[in-house]
Amino acid sequence: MSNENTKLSNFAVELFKINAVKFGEYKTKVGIMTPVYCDLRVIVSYPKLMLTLAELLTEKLHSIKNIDLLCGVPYTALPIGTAVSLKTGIPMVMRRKEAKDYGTKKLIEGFYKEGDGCLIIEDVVTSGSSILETVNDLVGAGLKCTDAIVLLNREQGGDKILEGNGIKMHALLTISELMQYLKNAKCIDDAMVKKVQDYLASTQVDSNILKKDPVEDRLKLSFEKRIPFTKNLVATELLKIMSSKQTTLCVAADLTNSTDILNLAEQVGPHICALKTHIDIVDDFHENLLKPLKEIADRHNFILFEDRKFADIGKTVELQYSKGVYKISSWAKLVTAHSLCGKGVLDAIKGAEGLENRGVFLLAELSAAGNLIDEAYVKKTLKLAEEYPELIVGLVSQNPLTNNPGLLQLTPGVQIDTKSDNLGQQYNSPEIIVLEKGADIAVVGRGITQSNQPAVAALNYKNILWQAYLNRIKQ
Ligand code: 6AU
Repeated sequence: MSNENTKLSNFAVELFKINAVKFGEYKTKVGIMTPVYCDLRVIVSYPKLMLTLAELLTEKLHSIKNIDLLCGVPYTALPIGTAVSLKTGIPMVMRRKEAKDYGTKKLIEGFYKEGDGCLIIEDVVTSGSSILETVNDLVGAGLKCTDAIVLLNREQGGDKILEGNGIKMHALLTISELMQYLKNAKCIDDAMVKKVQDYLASTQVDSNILKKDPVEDRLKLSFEKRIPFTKNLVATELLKIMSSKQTTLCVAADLTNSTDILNLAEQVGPHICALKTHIDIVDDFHENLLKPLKEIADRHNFILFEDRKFADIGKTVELQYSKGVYKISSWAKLVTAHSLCGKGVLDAIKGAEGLENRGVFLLAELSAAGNLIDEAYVKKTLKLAEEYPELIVGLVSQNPLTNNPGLLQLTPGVQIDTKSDNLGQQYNSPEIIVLEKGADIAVVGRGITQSNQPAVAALNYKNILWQAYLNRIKQ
């Protein structure tokens, strides 16, 4: 046995002795039984072994080029990364699992420069998803990630998935090698080796489920090409309207008089994909407003969108959505909802009486200065959205939060020359919100409603927004 192999073999046996690798019958996180269980967390209790590991990894990283920094995948590989950093003198950065403060959005701790090459360090790789999560944040912070060194490759397809995402994995040990060493050292027998091999062969990770996050896809694909990705019928309809009318403009008809709303709808109708209302601000509301409004929407081919921002227990939302004077569910195909109250709100909207085709824009971020939404809330909102694909049309946000081409990003706070109002509203220009903030649909209220010629203003916004979108998908 070569010197290196002897070291690895001894190391494998030590891992076995400290129960970092166990053989028997164990339940995995997803509930299936596995004959091999790896828990490298215990290694922190064995500093000598940690040092050996750091030496082995250090030898491994010599063949890898362009390493300016190291980053251990949280949490198990954090101390391992530290040990390697101490051994090699290569500085380290740390990725937070949750940003500590939304305002500073500091996901990566430590000093680094844009373009620095960062080597990933991980303990065990099954699918490679934890590495990819870390890579996503590092790349988002401007670092380059091309390689990962890992202690153990479980040989369940993770290396291929990582490769498909531009990351080359260098493993100290594959599980087959580990078992070979342990068998030679009489820690396990042939029957166990066979059992583990069979188990691994039958539990290969489907590489399709971890395909590279389509980061570019939503922002680079044309609306037409995104249609097949939609799961909600109103989203499909919206994309069709946007493509055929060449508009991403949604006018916020925040007017308090029925006649003014109808006049506005008539004037801006040819230039918009949706008309957004706050129906509860209309002084003279009567259900008679709805028939002509629907007629204008049908004639000009745009969608009626009530910005109700539901945020209550499910039962109350169900009533607010379908009952009362407004009976929103009977005329607004689109509504907004806060994620604050969780699933109940979405279940209520899904199950209430009303129009068959309905969709929700879920609020993930707000344009209001000093709002209380933080990064953890945003993440949870995205997760909630994923759980209701057939109901969620997209997200209301100020930043590109999703790469899913089937979801639409609706962004309010848009004006050409104004930066804010006196009540905390914050504005960006139409170009910025499309090119930098990732908006698919732009909500413009006062920029149009307060203009002397709303039709002219709407056409202007529509053209600027459309041009920005064309530039975005061309890039
Ligand atoms: O262009 P404005 O400022 O006149 O109007 C913006 C419109 C208003 C707000 O209620 C709404 O956009 N809005 C929304 C939503 C969901 O549309 C979310 C948000 O974060 N900020 C915001 O202004 O009708």
